[in-house]
Amino acid sequence: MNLYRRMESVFHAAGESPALCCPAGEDWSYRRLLDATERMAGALASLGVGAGDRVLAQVEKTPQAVALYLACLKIGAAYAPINTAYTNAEVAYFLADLEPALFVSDGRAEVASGGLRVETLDASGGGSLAALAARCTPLEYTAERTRNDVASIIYTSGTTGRSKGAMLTHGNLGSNADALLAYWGWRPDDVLLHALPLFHVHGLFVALHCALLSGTPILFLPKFELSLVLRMLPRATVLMGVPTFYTRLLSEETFDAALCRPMRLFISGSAPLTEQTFRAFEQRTGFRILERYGMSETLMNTSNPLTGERVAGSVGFALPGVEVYVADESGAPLPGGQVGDILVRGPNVFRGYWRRPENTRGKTGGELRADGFFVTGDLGAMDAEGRLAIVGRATDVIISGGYNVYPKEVETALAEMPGVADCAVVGVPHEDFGEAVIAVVVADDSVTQAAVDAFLRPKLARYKQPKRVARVAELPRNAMGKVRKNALRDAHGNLFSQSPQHGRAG
Ligand code: MCA
Repeated sequence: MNLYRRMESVFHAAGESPALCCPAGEDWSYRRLLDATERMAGALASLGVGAGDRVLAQVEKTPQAVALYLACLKIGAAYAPINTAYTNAEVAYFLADLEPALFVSDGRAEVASGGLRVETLDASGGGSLAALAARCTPLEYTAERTRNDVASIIYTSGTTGRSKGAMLTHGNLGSNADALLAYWGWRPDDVLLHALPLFHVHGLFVALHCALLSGTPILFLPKFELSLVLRMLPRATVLMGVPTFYTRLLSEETFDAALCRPMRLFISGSAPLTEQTFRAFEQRTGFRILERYGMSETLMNTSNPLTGERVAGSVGFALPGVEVYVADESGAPLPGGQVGDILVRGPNVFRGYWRRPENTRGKTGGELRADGFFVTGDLGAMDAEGRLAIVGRATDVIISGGYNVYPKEVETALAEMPGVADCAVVGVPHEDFGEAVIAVVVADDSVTQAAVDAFLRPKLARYKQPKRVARVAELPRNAMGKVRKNALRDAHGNLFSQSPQHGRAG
């Protein structure tokens, strides 16, 4: 049941055919990826990392980073990737929470090592771990794993402001990849354009697994850079992206149907795709973007169909083997069309949160219920045909450019700033990122945008920091004393819409 077992037989069969095509570097064949993974596994083993251990990785997107992930699968260790934008303060939290056997850093994080094993893997694929792997004998042995053994721990920000590690098993990853390969009709001649980061479910599992389990080439871009994506597009057949990818493509005049000729599938997820983007994209290219819906805790849940109608504003049908229903507050199913909590059950649903049993199985029906249903925190409605539409979120999470930001975490950091008497953080519409984080503060004159930036820089990753700070005399509160966030969103909702610049303004 080790997912890597399946991959390695694909890699052997694919041999010298291209695996990772790097526009700025060398291309890697499947044979080379296999060899690099075996060497990396040898390096991990020589450091004493083995089955059941955890590896925390804050590394740039390189072929070596892919080999590190695969090596963890191979030896049976749990791979826990984190955003390269995280600050030292954030990294310290993950180290304390995860207690990894090894921390692989891109070299930027400054952490108190106190007994912690730290190795480096930098943006050019070098570093102490790469050097060790080059010296090591390739490890051929692939560890036995059961379906329920943890393959990866993906941190997701929590409503309480602290991230929780979602434990995903070999069975979760394998079954979900199979569902997607079938549902999206993956073909032996597919070429994936990969411009997503590798520290989230979307880039690491959804995109990579489809290609790696079928031995097809990946156009492996270090990040989404518009000019590079436009240059590579004519070589690709499938693109997976967040809605920002599609709005940025549309903002480029040279992007047209001719550039998309070999393409067969544009997939969007991680944030809501607006009807406007869906329509504009179809008008420009003739393609209907296929929107699907997933979460770190559940991998992919629903998808618009490959051959049937793709509907704007809908995330489609439950994937094969996945049960999805919309429930009222008591957990009872609601009739078609009515809005309620979205619940999900299936082989895709995670094992629980790392070291947080109270969040995993709450007595009152916590996030993962005893009957196996996961309460997603998203609100939706399902039509009579079984198409799901997401209409809101039970929590006030902000989704900015596909990254989730929990206001509570930003508010807690901002409240510590001298001069801030009161503060609230909300998301408001933003042309490029869909939603942008803003802070509304009751504060003295010293609390300027620049001062807030400087104060938060060492504490929070850049994408979590407010892109605007609005000073007010008082925050609107309800009778219970709770900040009325809707009122703030209404009052400050057009902060970015009057900007003179196009698209990327902010
Ligand atoms: C960068 N910045 C951002 C974001 N990204 N701010 C808010 N939200 C963001 N997403 C900051 C930068 O630090 C910079 O700050 C400024 O905004 C402009 O950066 P820019 O160069 O425009 O950004 P970029 O580097 O081009 O990145 C934008 C991006 C990227 C390509 C949209 O954020 C991205 O790749 N997002 C994908 C995220 C993702 O994979 N999500 C999947 C997770 P300054 O200039 O002021 O210093 S969710 C998932 O996996 C679930 C399960 C699912 O269903 O898929």
